[in-house]
Amino acid sequence: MSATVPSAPKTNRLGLAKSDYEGAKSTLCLGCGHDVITKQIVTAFYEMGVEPHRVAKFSGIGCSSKTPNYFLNRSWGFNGVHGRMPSLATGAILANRSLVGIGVSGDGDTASIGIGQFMHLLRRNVPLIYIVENNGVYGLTKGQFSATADLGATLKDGTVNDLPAVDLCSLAVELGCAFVARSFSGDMKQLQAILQAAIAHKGTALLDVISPCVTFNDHEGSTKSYKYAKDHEEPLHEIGFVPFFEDTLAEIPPGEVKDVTFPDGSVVRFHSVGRDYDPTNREQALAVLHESRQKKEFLTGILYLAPEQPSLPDVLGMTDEPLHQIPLEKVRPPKAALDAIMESLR
Ligand SMILES: Cc1ncc(C[n+]2csc(CCOP(=O)(O)OP(=O)(O)O)c2C)c(N)n1
Ligand code: SF4
Ligand SMILES: [Mg+2]
Repeated sequence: MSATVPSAPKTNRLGLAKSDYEGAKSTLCLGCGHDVITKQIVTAFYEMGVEPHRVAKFSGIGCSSKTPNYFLNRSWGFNGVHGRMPSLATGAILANRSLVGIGVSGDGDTASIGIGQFMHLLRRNVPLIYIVENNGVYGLTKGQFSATADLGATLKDGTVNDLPAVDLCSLAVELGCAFVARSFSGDMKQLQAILQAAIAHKGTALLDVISPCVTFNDHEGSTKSYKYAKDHEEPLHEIGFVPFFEDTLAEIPPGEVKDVTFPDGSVVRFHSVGRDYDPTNREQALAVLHESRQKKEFLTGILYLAPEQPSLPDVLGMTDEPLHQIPLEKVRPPKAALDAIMESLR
């Protein structure tokens, strides 16, 4: 009788299994869009073969901000105050630019209380994958409208939102963010390609992901429900991502395509799906976003991409070495240098 040998788990280029990228069990409501995004984050880091100890996770407050606990439990993490995740991430990444930073926030955390911090992170191009799990409400505090709720949308009890929404993607393009994407937790293929590209990007990658709150904002009258997003999603293009360590670009069928290459050799291939759209054209991105707002369209895809744009550590001329590894004699000026400065000030 032959014994059955259990097959070894599938591993990535580092020899790690997918389970090495998982986290604690989620405590969110069953069916919450945020949990779907968590799963995609686990897959993206696994597929990209990122060493878990090189990742730093950041968040603020909200159901969405709880999610970094549910992925990459072998990575670093800091759960900050409501709306203050951008400044935490900026400090940490400047102190150690070898880290891959990922921030998870909510529409309340980012577009309401945190909008000021968010805007400065964007204009500084801090290297960070910034995911807004956008459900149009404050899920954790029982479903009040947030600043991304659409004009005319209703709550479960019929309350109408009479304020216009903050469009995070338009804001990001306007402020110079070089990777701006909108997706939907129900479009897993697109979200996966965008996440992998975001991991390869060396500046702020803003991902505004519609992530329905099944408990407080998934009813008729909501414009952030599963049904509304499914019925109204209009992808701008199909996205194929090929990381630098793979050589399978040829397998992505040609056609109406545009390739954008990252400095490390990774390629994002955009397939046209009818619309003539150039994701490297900032003016076109702003115009399309403006037009889609007027027409109440739900456009998804990578709206704007400029991978060569210098990030904050480049602009500041930061060293590649993590600051804590630089020996004291190198960071502390010698007495002679201090004496020379004092002399020059006499
Ligand atoms: C300074 C401060 N103000 C208000 C709150 C209450 N509060 C907790 S979470 C939250 C909003 C969360 O909404 P969002 O960021 O959209 O996350 P979601 O729960 O919808 O994922 C608010 C207002 C708080 N914790 N701290
Ligand atoms: S309240 Fe809404 S956002 Fe929070 S866990 Fe439940 S479904 Fe998700
Ligand atoms: Mg929310």
